[in-house]
Amino acid sequence: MTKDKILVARAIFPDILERLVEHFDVESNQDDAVWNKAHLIEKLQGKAGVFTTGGDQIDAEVLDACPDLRICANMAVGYNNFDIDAMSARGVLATNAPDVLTETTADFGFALLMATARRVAESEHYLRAGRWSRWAVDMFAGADIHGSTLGIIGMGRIGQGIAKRGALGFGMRVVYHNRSRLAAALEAECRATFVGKDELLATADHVMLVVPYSPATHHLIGASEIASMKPTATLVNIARGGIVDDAALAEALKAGRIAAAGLDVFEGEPKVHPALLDVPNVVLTPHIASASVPTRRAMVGLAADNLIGFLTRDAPLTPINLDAIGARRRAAR
Ligand code: 8YV
Repeated sequence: MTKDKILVARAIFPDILERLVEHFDVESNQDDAVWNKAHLIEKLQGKAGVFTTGGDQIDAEVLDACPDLRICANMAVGYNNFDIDAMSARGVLATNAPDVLTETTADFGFALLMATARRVAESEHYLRAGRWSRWAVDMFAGADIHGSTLGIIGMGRIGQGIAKRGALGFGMRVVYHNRSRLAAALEAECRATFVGKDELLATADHVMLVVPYSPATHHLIGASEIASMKPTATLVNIARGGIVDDAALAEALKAGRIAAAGLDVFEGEPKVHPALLDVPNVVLTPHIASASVPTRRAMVGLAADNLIGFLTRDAPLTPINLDAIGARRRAAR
Protein backbone atom coordinates (compact mmCIF):
# COMPACT_ATOMS: atom_id res chain seq x y z
CA MET A 1 0.00 0.00 0.00
CA THR A 2 1.41 3.41 -0.88
CA LYS A 3 1.76 5.80 1.99
CA ASP A 4 0.18 9.26 2.00
CA LYS A 5 2.65 12.08 1.54
CA ILE A 6 2.85 14.70 4.25
CA LEU A 7 4.88 17.84 4.87
CA VAL A 8 6.30 18.84 8.25
CA ALA A 9 6.80 22.56 7.72
CA ARG A 10 9.10 23.18 10.72
CA ALA A 11 11.83 21.31 12.57
CA ILE A 12 10.37 18.95 15.19
CA PHE A 13 11.63 16.43 17.74
CA PRO A 14 13.38 13.61 15.78
CA ASP A 15 11.61 10.75 17.58
CA ILE A 16 8.19 12.23 16.74
CA LEU A 17 9.30 12.70 13.14
CA GLU A 18 10.23 8.99 13.15
CA ARG A 19 6.71 8.15 14.33
CA LEU A 20 5.33 10.04 11.33
CA VAL A 21 7.76 8.26 9.00
CA GLU A 22 6.27 4.89 10.11
CA HIS A 23 2.92 5.99 8.64
CA PHE A 24 3.71 8.45 5.87
CA ASP A 25 6.06 9.42 3.10
CA VAL A 26 7.40 12.49 4.95
CA GLU A 27 9.12 15.59 3.65
CA SER A 28 10.31 17.71 6.56
CA ASN A 29 11.98 21.03 7.15
CA GLN A 30 14.41 19.75 9.78
CA ASP A 31 16.81 22.59 8.92
CA ASP A 32 14.01 24.95 10.02
CA ALA A 33 14.53 27.05 6.88
CA VAL A 34 12.30 30.10 6.45
CA TRP A 35 9.81 29.40 3.66
CA ASN A 36 7.76 32.09 1.97
CA LYS A 37 4.26 31.33 0.71
CA ALA A 38 5.42 30.32 -2.79
CA HIS A 39 7.95 27.93 -1.29
CA LEU A 40 5.37 26.43 1.06
CA ILE A 41 3.01 25.91 -1.88
CA GLU A 42 5.78 24.20 -3.83
CA LYS A 43 6.59 21.91 -0.90
CA LEU A 44 2.90 21.08 -0.42
CA GLN A 45 2.42 19.69 -3.94
CA GLY A 46 1.07 16.14 -3.73
CA LYS A 47 0.84 16.26 0.09
CA ALA A 48 -2.28 14.97 1.85
CA GLY A 49 -1.34 16.51 5.18
CA VAL A 50 0.77 19.25 6.68
CA PHE A 51 2.18 19.82 10.16
CA THR A 52 2.19 23.55 10.88
CA THR A 53 3.07 25.90 13.70
CA GLY A 54 1.24 29.11 14.54
CA GLY A 55 3.48 31.07 12.17
CA ASP A 56 2.51 29.11 9.04
CA GLN A 57 -0.36 30.76 7.17
CA ILE A 58 -2.82 28.46 5.40
CA ASP A 59 -5.27 30.55 3.38
CA ALA A 60 -7.46 30.19 0.29
CA GLU A 61 -4.56 30.87 -2.06
CA VAL A 62 -2.48 28.06 -0.51
CA LEU A 63 -5.45 25.68 -0.47
CA ASP A 64 -6.34 26.38 -4.12
CA ALA A 65 -2.76 25.74 -5.16
CA CYS A 66 -2.59 22.45 -3.18
CA PRO A 67 -5.67 20.42 -4.14
CA ASP A 68 -4.36 17.16 -2.60
CA LEU A 69 -4.29 18.62 0.90
CA ARG A 70 -6.81 16.99 3.28
CA ILE A 71 -5.58 17.99 6.74
CA CYS A 72 -3.63 20.85 8.33
CA ALA A 73 -2.47 19.96 11.84
CA ASN A 74 -1.44 22.99 13.90
CA MET A 75 0.81 22.49 16.93
CA ALA A 76 -0.85 25.41 18.69
CA VAL A 77 -4.13 25.91 20.50
CA GLY A 78 -4.69 29.17 18.61
CA TYR A 79 -5.36 28.84 14.89
CA ASN A 80 -5.69 32.35 13.55
CA ASN A 81 -3.03 31.32 11.00
CA PHE A 82 -5.71 29.13 9.38
CA ASP A 83 -8.57 30.39 7.23
CA ILE A 84 -11.08 27.90 8.65
CA ASP A 85 -13.92 28.94 6.31
CA ALA A 86 -11.69 28.43 3.28
CA MET A 87 -10.64 25.02 4.61
CA SER A 88 -14.20 23.92 5.34
CA ALA A 89 -15.35 25.08 1.90
CA ARG A 90 -12.68 22.87 0.31
CA GLY A 91 -13.19 19.87 2.62
CA VAL A 92 -9.82 20.31 4.35
CA LEU A 93 -9.71 19.35 8.02
CA ALA A 94 -8.05 21.70 10.52
CA THR A 95 -6.81 20.43 13.89
CA ASN A 96 -5.21 22.32 16.78
CA ALA A 97 -3.38 21.35 19.98
CA PRO A 98 -5.56 22.27 22.95
CA ASP A 99 -5.34 21.16 26.60
CA VAL A 100 -1.77 19.87 26.56
CA LEU A 101 -0.41 23.41 27.03
CA THR A 102 -2.99 24.85 29.42
CA GLU A 103 -1.11 24.56 32.72
CA THR A 104 2.32 25.41 31.27
CA THR A 105 0.92 28.54 29.62
CA ALA A 106 -0.92 29.56 32.79
CA ASP A 107 2.37 29.14 34.71
CA PHE A 108 4.05 31.45 32.23
CA GLY A 109 1.31 34.03 32.58
CA PHE A 110 2.33 34.26 36.20
CA ALA A 111 6.05 34.22 35.39
CA LEU A 112 5.55 37.22 33.12
CA LEU A 113 3.21 38.97 35.54
CA MET A 114 5.67 38.62 38.40
CA ALA A 115 8.69 39.58 36.29
CA THR A 116 6.77 42.67 35.18
CA ALA A 117 5.16 43.82 38.42
CA ARG A 118 8.25 43.10 40.52
CA ARG A 119 10.59 44.56 37.91
CA VAL A 120 12.72 41.41 37.65
CA ALA A 121 13.95 41.93 34.08
CA GLU A 122 14.58 45.64 34.48
CA SER A 123 16.62 45.15 37.67
CA GLU A 124 18.55 42.26 36.16
CA HIS A 125 19.59 44.39 33.19
CA TYR A 126 20.68 47.11 35.62
CA LEU A 127 22.82 44.66 37.59
CA ARG A 128 24.39 43.07 34.49
CA ALA A 129 25.23 46.51 33.15
CA GLY A 130 27.37 47.05 36.26
CA ARG A 131 25.19 49.89 37.47
CA TRP A 132 24.51 48.52 40.98
CA SER A 133 26.85 50.45 43.24
CA ARG A 134 24.61 51.04 46.23
CA TRP A 135 21.41 49.52 47.62
CA ALA A 136 18.50 51.91 48.23
CA VAL A 137 15.18 51.58 50.03
CA ASP A 138 13.04 52.19 46.97
CA MET A 139 15.30 50.45 44.49
CA PHE A 140 13.15 48.69 41.87
CA ALA A 141 10.15 48.78 44.19
CA GLY A 142 7.21 47.46 42.21
CA ALA A 143 3.63 46.35 42.71
CA ASP A 144 2.41 43.48 44.87
CA ILE A 145 0.84 40.40 43.38
CA HIS A 146 -0.61 38.87 46.55
CA GLY A 147 -3.81 40.46 47.71
CA SER A 148 -4.20 42.53 44.53
CA THR A 149 -6.95 42.41 41.92
CA LEU A 150 -6.27 40.33 38.81
CA GLY A 151 -8.36 41.07 35.72
CA ILE A 152 -8.41 38.31 33.11
CA ILE A 153 -9.73 39.02 29.62
CA GLY A 154 -10.55 35.72 27.92
CA MET A 155 -11.70 32.95 30.25
CA GLY A 156 -11.00 29.78 28.29
CA ARG A 157 -8.96 26.93 29.74
CA ILE A 158 -5.78 29.00 30.11
CA GLY A 159 -7.65 31.93 31.64
CA GLN A 160 -9.24 29.56 34.13
CA GLY A 161 -5.82 28.14 35.04
CA ILE A 162 -4.53 31.65 35.65
CA ALA A 163 -7.58 32.53 37.78
CA LYS A 164 -7.03 29.49 40.02
CA ARG A 165 -3.37 30.30 40.45
CA GLY A 166 -4.21 33.89 41.33
CA ALA A 167 -7.02 33.15 43.75
CA LEU A 168 -5.68 30.03 45.45
CA GLY A 169 -1.94 30.65 45.26
CA PHE A 170 -1.67 34.40 45.70
CA GLY A 171 -4.90 35.35 47.48
CA MET A 172 -5.86 37.65 44.60
CA ARG A 173 -9.34 38.93 43.94
CA VAL A 174 -10.05 37.70 40.43
CA VAL A 175 -12.38 39.42 37.98
CA TYR A 176 -12.79 38.29 34.39
CA HIS A 177 -14.39 39.33 31.16
CA ASN A 178 -15.31 36.89 28.42
CA ARG A 179 -17.69 36.72 25.45
CA SER A 180 -19.93 34.55 27.59
CA ARG A 181 -20.14 34.12 31.32
CA LEU A 182 -18.88 30.82 32.78
CA ALA A 183 -21.35 28.38 34.35
CA ALA A 184 -21.78 29.10 38.06
CA ALA A 185 -19.94 25.95 39.16
CA LEU A 186 -16.93 26.77 36.98
CA GLU A 187 -16.94 30.37 38.17
CA ALA A 188 -16.90 29.13 41.77
CA GLU A 189 -14.09 26.69 40.99
CA CYS A 190 -12.05 29.55 39.51
CA ARG A 191 -13.10 31.93 42.33
CA ALA A 192 -13.63 34.54 39.65
CA THR A 193 -16.26 37.25 39.25
CA PHE A 194 -17.67 38.19 35.85
CA VAL A 195 -17.51 41.93 35.10
CA GLY A 196 -17.77 44.21 32.07
CA LYS A 197 -14.57 45.08 30.23
CA ASP A 198 -14.68 48.73 31.39
CA GLU A 199 -15.06 47.73 35.02
CA LEU A 200 -12.23 45.22 34.71
CA LEU A 201 -9.87 47.77 33.21
CA ALA A 202 -10.74 50.37 35.82
CA THR A 203 -10.43 48.11 38.87
CA ALA A 204 -7.70 45.56 38.13
CA ASP A 205 -4.18 46.02 39.46
CA HIS A 206 -2.96 43.55 36.86
CA VAL A 207 -4.65 42.88 33.52
CA MET A 208 -3.90 39.57 31.80
CA LEU A 209 -4.93 38.97 28.17
CA VAL A 210 -5.72 35.38 27.20
CA VAL A 211 -8.28 35.94 24.48
CA PRO A 212 -8.03 34.38 20.97
CA TYR A 213 -7.16 36.69 18.10
CA SER A 214 -9.89 37.49 15.58
CA PRO A 215 -10.99 40.65 13.75
CA ALA A 216 -13.22 41.29 16.78
CA THR A 217 -10.27 41.30 19.21
CA HIS A 218 -7.90 43.31 17.00
CA HIS A 219 -6.60 46.20 19.14
CA LEU A 220 -8.94 45.22 21.95
CA ILE A 221 -6.48 47.15 24.11
CA GLY A 222 -5.57 50.50 22.57
CA ALA A 223 -4.83 53.99 23.82
CA SER A 224 -8.25 54.63 25.37
CA GLU A 225 -8.41 51.25 27.14
CA ILE A 226 -4.91 51.79 28.56
CA ALA A 227 -5.94 55.28 29.67
CA SER A 228 -8.81 53.75 31.65
CA MET A 229 -6.45 51.48 33.64
CA LYS A 230 -4.95 52.43 37.01
CA PRO A 231 -1.66 54.34 36.66
CA THR A 232 -0.11 51.68 38.92
CA ALA A 233 -1.42 48.77 36.82
CA THR A 234 0.48 46.19 34.79
CA LEU A 235 -0.69 44.71 31.49
CA VAL A 236 0.33 41.21 30.41
CA ASN A 237 -0.31 39.80 26.92
CA ILE A 238 0.25 36.06 26.46
CA ALA A 239 -2.56 35.74 23.88
CA ARG A 240 -1.69 37.00 20.39
CA GLY A 241 0.00 39.93 18.80
CA GLY A 242 -2.53 42.43 17.47
CA ILE A 243 -4.79 42.22 20.50
CA VAL A 244 -2.79 45.10 21.96
CA ASP A 245 -1.98 48.20 19.92
CA ASP A 246 1.78 47.94 20.53
CA ALA A 247 2.53 51.51 19.37
CA ALA A 248 -0.11 52.92 21.74
CA LEU A 249 1.23 50.77 24.57
CA ALA A 250 4.82 51.94 24.07
CA GLU A 251 3.57 55.52 24.11
CA ALA A 252 1.54 54.94 27.30
CA LEU A 253 4.46 53.25 29.06
CA LYS A 254 6.78 56.12 28.16
CA ALA A 255 4.24 58.62 29.46
CA GLY A 256 3.78 56.61 32.69
CA ARG A 257 0.07 56.06 32.07
CA ILE A 258 0.44 52.51 33.44
CA ALA A 259 3.31 51.12 35.49
CA ALA A 260 4.56 48.30 33.30
CA ALA A 261 3.76 45.65 30.71
CA GLY A 262 4.81 42.08 30.00
CA LEU A 263 4.52 40.90 26.41
CA ASP A 264 5.08 37.42 25.01
CA VAL A 265 3.38 38.16 21.67
CA PHE A 266 3.65 41.05 19.23
CA GLU A 267 2.00 42.58 16.20
CA GLY A 268 3.94 41.30 13.18
CA GLU A 269 6.23 39.06 15.26
CA PRO A 270 9.05 38.13 15.17
CA LYS A 271 9.38 41.86 14.50
CA VAL A 272 8.85 43.93 17.63
CA HIS A 273 7.70 47.54 17.53
CA PRO A 274 10.98 49.49 17.91
CA ALA A 275 9.43 51.88 20.44
CA LEU A 276 8.90 48.95 22.83
CA LEU A 277 12.60 48.14 22.76
CA ASP A 278 13.42 51.57 24.19
CA VAL A 279 11.01 51.35 27.11
CA PRO A 280 12.54 50.09 30.37
CA ASN A 281 9.30 49.13 32.12
CA VAL A 282 8.31 46.39 29.70
CA VAL A 283 9.33 42.73 29.82
CA LEU A 284 9.60 41.18 26.34
CA THR A 285 9.76 37.45 25.63
CA PRO A 286 9.75 35.71 22.21
CA HIS A 287 6.40 33.85 22.26
CA ILE A 288 7.48 31.17 24.73
CA ALA A 289 4.45 30.84 27.02
CA SER A 290 3.98 27.15 26.15
CA ALA A 291 7.70 26.43 25.99
CA SER A 292 8.43 23.83 28.64
CA VAL A 293 10.15 20.74 27.25
CA PRO A 294 7.35 18.30 28.18
CA THR A 295 4.65 20.61 26.85
CA ARG A 296 6.36 21.34 23.55
CA ARG A 297 6.79 17.57 23.11
CA ALA A 298 3.11 17.04 23.91
CA MET A 299 2.04 19.73 21.41
CA VAL A 300 4.17 18.27 18.62
CA GLY A 301 2.96 14.76 19.55
CA LEU A 302 -0.68 15.81 19.43
CA ALA A 303 -0.31 17.45 16.02
CA ALA A 304 1.44 14.29 14.76
CA ASP A 305 -1.31 12.09 16.23
CA ASN A 306 -3.93 14.22 14.50
CA LEU A 307 -2.24 13.53 11.15
CA ILE A 308 -1.94 9.81 11.90
CA GLY A 309 -5.47 9.54 13.31
CA PHE A 310 -7.13 11.33 10.42
CA LEU A 311 -5.16 10.00 7.47
CA THR A 312 -4.95 6.38 8.64
CA ARG A 313 -8.24 5.88 10.53
CA ASP A 314 -10.42 8.91 9.73
CA ALA A 315 -10.24 9.68 13.47
CA PRO A 316 -8.54 12.98 14.29
CA LEU A 317 -8.08 13.67 18.01
CA THR A 318 -8.72 17.42 18.21
CA PRO A 319 -10.52 18.57 15.05
CA ILE A 320 -11.75 22.13 14.61
CA ASN A 321 -14.07 21.89 11.59
CA LEU A 322 -15.07 18.21 11.50
CA ASP A 323 -18.78 19.04 11.34
CA ALA A 324 -18.31 21.27 8.31
CA ILE A 325 -16.19 18.62 6.60
CA GLY A 326 -18.75 15.91 7.43
CA ALA A 327 -21.64 18.00 6.05
CA ARG A 328 -19.68 18.60 2.87
CA ARG A 329 -18.92 14.89 2.50
CA ARG A 330 -22.60 13.97 3.03
CA ALA A 331 -23.68 16.55 0.45
CA ALA A 332 -21.18 15.10 -2.06
CA ARG A 333 -22.61 11.53 -1.73
C1 8YV B 1 2.71 28.08 20.20
C2 8YV B 1 0.62 29.39 20.85
O1 8YV B 1 3.92 27.84 20.79
O2 8YV B 1 -0.62 27.42 21.16
C3 8YV B 1 -0.62 28.59 20.78
O3 8YV B 1 -1.66 29.12 20.33
O4 8YV B 1 0.59 30.54 20.65
C4 8YV B 1 1.93 28.80 21.24
O5 8YV B 1 1.72 27.93 22.31
C5 8YV B 1 2.99 28.71 18.88
O6 8YV B 1 1.90 29.23 18.22
C6 8YV B 1 3.70 27.68 18.00
O7 8YV B 1 2.84 26.89 17.27
